[in-house]
Amino acid sequence: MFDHDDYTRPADAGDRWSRMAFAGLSRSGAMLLALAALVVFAVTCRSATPDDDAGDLAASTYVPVGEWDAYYAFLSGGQSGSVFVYGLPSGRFIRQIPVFEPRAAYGYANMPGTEAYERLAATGGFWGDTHHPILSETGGDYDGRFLWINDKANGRIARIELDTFETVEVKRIPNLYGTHGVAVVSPDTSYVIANGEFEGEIPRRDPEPEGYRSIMAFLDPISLDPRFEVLLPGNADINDTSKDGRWAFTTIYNLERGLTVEEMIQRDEDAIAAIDIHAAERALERGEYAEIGGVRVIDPEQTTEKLLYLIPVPKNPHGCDVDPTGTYVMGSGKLSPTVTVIEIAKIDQVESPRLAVVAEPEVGLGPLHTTFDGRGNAYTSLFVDSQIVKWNIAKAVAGDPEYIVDRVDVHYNVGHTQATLAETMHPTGEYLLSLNKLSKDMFLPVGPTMPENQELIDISGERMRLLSSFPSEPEPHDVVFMRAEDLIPHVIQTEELGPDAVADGESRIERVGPDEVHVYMTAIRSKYGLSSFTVKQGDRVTLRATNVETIRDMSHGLAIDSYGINIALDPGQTREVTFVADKPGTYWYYCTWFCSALHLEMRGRMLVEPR
Ligand code: K7E
Ligand code: CUA
Ligand code: CA
Repeated sequence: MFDHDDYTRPADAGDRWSRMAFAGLSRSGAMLLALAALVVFAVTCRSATPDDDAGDLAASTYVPVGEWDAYYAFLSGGQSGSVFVYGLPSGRFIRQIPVFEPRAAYGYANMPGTEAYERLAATGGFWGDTHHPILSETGGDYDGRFLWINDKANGRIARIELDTFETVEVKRIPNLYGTHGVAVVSPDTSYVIANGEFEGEIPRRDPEPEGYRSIMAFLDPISLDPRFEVLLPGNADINDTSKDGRWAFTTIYNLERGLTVEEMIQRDEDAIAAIDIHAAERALERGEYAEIGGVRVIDPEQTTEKLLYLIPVPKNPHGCDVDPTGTYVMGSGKLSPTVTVIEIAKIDQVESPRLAVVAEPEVGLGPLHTTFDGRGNAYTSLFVDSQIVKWNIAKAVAGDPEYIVDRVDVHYNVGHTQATLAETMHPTGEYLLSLNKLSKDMFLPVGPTMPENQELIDISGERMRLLSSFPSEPEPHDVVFMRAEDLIPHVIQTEELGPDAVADGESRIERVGPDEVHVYMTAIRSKYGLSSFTVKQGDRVTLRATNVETIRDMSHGLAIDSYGINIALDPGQTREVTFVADKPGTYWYYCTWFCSALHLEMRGRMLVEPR
């Protein structure tokens, strides 16, 4: 076995990122930087081995062969544009759900003429930057229906159906740039809210910084069309909602309305914005909005009733998290070593919003995100310290100096952290995932682009226990969990034949116009319904194929050599693609999913007669 310490890069390699991230800061920044360098140096010298009882810890993540994990973990794939699904506690990688990127294996968006391709083409293209996965809720608990995810790069949001694990909707959000924070309005998903992190002219016209605004969009959870939008001062970073459907919160790090990093860190304070959703709905009823880009846009400065509260927090905050009881919303300090705890019930009751802040515990350097175990504890990720810190909320609010419960080192530079079911009203308090931005020396080197690292931490006891570490494609950004027992009953294993299915024995070719043919094709082990079909060069061909298998795990594919055609068909599924047969000759079509001993023989010919 390799002793991986021998392969550790010099400490300098790890420092660079922290230095970059915190470059350009003055005074407090410089102090942070000095501390950061010290801490990062300490981290690189630290052994990555969890504990002396490593064997016991590993055993607690072991799931016997053939048995299932207790949790699904849905990780956003960052600039991979996808969602990754892992089983926990084993850390088994189960599935990639393609969202904003084509994926050949599933025949997803990899050719014009398919629904997924046309949807991506129409909304911004074939790449995305996914940050925040969120799950649908009923009564404050996950109902296993949908997962939504943002695309920061192209102002989009997508909806995945959890019965099939497929992306079924993608929309560009009007008037909004840089879709970042996403949340459902608890407890019943009355809206999906999406933040525009980038400020811009609304609507987008000539570059004119004077008029820049940012927006929080309140979307219909199914269609993803905005029901209304609210203008915000500064920008909108991360969001969350209260548990009673009334409040939407977002951190704002650019109240300066700066255009450069220096300008964005000038003020000592930024804010958590609280939007009173019910007041916004009343403003809509009174007609207090402007119609922009087909959307009702509310300017909180133009409404008769107050609907926007700005609660001051230390400069440039990041994470925005509501605790499971719905009592507090917390802003993680990022540049400040604190978490600001705001009592939600006070927001519209106090004379100055500042008085709603009930605690500001110091937790460590670079606090980014906070999560919860449902037993009164919060867990904050410390990017600079490379730690998860556990602290007691009630003690911090009561001013008890003993509020820190425990700290655990992670490897390295953690961004998001999330505990099991922490976004619901009933967290299970079992595990926590630390989504680390750097893996450095943790895995076999694979060239200069390293995998990212996720670490599983047992939070069921008083002390945290680091259980295991497993890599992921860039960049596991945030995660949400579902209990396996809650999701399994929703998952479809074979599709029912739909009304558009090609029935067994009904494979055929129909000429519907001088240049237009429809081809209907079934697939079942180990043959297609047509062993060949003939079209004329220049024909527009609409190929509809149905996998008529009725047992699970018997997918087929249909790829056409040199024609760029590739569809994947799950049992019972029907898919359609339209293309122009512009090249004459013989083109074999064949099955791409290994299905039987005669899988290789599962093929046929498309004959394109020259005009
Ligand atoms: Cu913290 Cu995009 Cu969730 Cu990055 S944001 S960490
Ligand atoms: Cu069908 Cu391989
Ligand atoms: Ca700022």
